[in-house]
Amino acid sequence: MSPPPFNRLLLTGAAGALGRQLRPRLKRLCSTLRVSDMAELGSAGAAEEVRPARLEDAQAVHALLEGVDAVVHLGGVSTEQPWQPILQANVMGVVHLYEAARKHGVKRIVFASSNHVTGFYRQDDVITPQDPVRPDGFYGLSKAWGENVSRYYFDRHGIESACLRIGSSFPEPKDRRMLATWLSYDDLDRLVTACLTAPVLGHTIVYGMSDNTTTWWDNTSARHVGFRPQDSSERFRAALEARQPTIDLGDPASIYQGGAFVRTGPFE
Ligand code: 15L
Repeated sequence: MSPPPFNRLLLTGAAGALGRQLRPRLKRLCSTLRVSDMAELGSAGAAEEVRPARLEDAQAVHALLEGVDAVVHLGGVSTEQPWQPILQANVMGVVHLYEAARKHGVKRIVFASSNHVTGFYRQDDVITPQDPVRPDGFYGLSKAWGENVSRYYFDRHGIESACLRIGSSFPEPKDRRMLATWLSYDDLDRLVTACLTAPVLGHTIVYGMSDNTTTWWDNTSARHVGFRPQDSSERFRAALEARQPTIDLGDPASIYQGGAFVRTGPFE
């Protein structure tokens, strides 16, 4: 049996919904999985290191990256929220992560961005990762910032990154919008694995979606990554359309790709 591609892999946000999915799955890719979060992580499993840390704490993040070969960065705020928590975890935190990667010589990061970077495109637009960003809130803005930070660290320091503009990664699509945005957990795993192991990654932006029939995103420019989704939201369509037979076109959530995020907030 050939050795796993990485000696030590770091997974941030390991206590979150997607982190809990990836934690057991990433172990096949490394000898040691270092898991981090500010929330409770439980005890270390076999071949695991548990390292609680807050992303706004630059020193803690610096220590987190020591001895690491690659990072899957899911940590941070993952919904629309007031500015302060987003500023700390997503704006400051992503700089702390890339600075620590630079100082420790870490060469590859898979960064969980979000479809909310382009949430104000309409649902009748089909867009590519090269189209201008149109964030739908502070959260989307912070992910656009993170993508730009990753691009700077690639251009200036050669750290390769994949920015995953994740759609809706849940056990199944919850509404009609998610027929387009759904990403199964198995396809999430395939996408992260492809980005970690592609021989040449460079700086890549890719939408995280399954092989859905309805789609607003064209991933042609990320084909070098070799991600081939195998699931589709189509098998949920009949039930979802029966549950939600009409669409209210007076509701911005029905018109824009970001769905309800486009009308969340302001918070004061
Ligand atoms: C996201 O970025 C969120 O993290 C997730 O909770 C979903 O709401 C998803 O987007 C979505 O757009 O459905």
